[in-house]
Amino acid sequence: MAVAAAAAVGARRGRNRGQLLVVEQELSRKAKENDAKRQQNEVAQSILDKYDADKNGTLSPKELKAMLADYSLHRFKAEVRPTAEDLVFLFRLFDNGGKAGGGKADGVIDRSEILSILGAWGDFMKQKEIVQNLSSKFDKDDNHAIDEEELQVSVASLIPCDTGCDEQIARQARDHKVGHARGGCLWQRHSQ
Ligand SMILES: [Ca+2]
Ligand SMILES: [Ca+2]
Repeated sequence: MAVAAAAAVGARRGRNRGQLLVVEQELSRKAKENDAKRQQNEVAQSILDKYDADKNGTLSPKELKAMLADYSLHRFKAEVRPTAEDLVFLFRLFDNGGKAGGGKADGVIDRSEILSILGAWGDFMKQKEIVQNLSSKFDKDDNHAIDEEELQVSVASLIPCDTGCDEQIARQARDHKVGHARGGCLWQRHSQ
């Protein structure tokens, strides 16, 4: 009897230790997540502080343009300025906090939206060369423009997707008259 009771206590302790371990792991994961979030907020805030020229706490399209041009130059050593169409497209996709949420669709970029835009622009810069090569490959009629049909073919080949996002990219890009390079990688980023 005493042996059975001791075994039961042992089993319970084992279970408790197991549960404790799960709780500890969960807390540690949350702590790491919060830490990462805090660091991201700090980075976003420092970017905001630097480019928020009128100090109203958000970035206007003009302020965002300066930020992205600087980023292209410093990170990629390339003088690439977002065009007006790029800005419209970026606002369309990210002026709401992106998929992660947190922001507002209010015509300005707040702290919670900055890193999504920066990430998308960084992706665009990285893929620029690849996409330029693709442009020559997919611009079948060689008119130096990718029409909707060509765009769908090229995007479909870039992004394996069974939800019809290639058509969405085509539509977004067409609506905003942006090149397929920007359309493709920005939409891809937005959908992550
Ligand atoms: Ca501002
Ligand atoms: Ca906003």
